[in-house]
Amino acid sequence: MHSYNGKLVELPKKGKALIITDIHGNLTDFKKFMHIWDEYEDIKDNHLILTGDFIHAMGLDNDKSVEILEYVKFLWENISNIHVLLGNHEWSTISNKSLFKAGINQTYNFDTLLKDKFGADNCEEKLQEYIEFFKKLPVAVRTANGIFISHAGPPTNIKSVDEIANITHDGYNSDNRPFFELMWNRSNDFDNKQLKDFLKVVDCKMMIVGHTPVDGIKLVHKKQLVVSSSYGKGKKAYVVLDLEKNIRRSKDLLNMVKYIK
Ligand SMILES: [Mn+2]
Repeated sequence: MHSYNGKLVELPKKGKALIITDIHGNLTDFKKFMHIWDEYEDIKDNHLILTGDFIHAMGLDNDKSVEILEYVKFLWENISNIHVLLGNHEWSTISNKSLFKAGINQTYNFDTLLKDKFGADNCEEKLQEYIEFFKKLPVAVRTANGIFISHAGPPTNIKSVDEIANITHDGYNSDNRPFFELMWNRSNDFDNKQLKDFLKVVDCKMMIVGHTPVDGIKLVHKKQLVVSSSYGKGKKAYVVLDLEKNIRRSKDLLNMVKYIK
């Protein structure tokens, strides 16, 4: 149903894009965002972008990763203007890497959730089904008004936008450096020049990421907006990106940030 440029989603200069980051198994917040999406979904040029890490509750009680995953999978498979990007937690499920966060093995917890929900006989099959789903997901969105949206990053040695479109060709493992950095890089992994160079290569003015827990939003080197929609350090922010507007400076993007309670 989706027609993507490899692993890159290209959005035209039409409508709005609702951008939501890092749900991390929080069903209450996920439902709030789906209600917000209700107000946008009737217009065919509007898009919903989930920037990955919708699974793994990061030590919080009441991990609803499986319920959210089932819902997100259904949405992505059935609605062409819903875009689900890969985050490092989904990447880790594919690459079979244990993820320790908050002193808890998130991968082990996820396996336990699957066992509880689907039983010991079916949980392995269900895990394989989810891995196949994750492998289909794109890794980034580029908008015609020059915004690059991904889970994390930027990777520091990209030479062309095609490298993003083909980034999974070298596999879902940490030897695939550009892909690894797109999933994992935080602000201390790159400098101002590396961010500028990346944006130039992908022909964008600014980028939006999740991944690093912040108090709602944080601006990095005036060109990267870090957003925490659910799992973060206080305020819960999202972006209603106007795809038709010329974005010249960070203030234009900051004006599109909204919050949930
Ligand atoms: Mn992350």
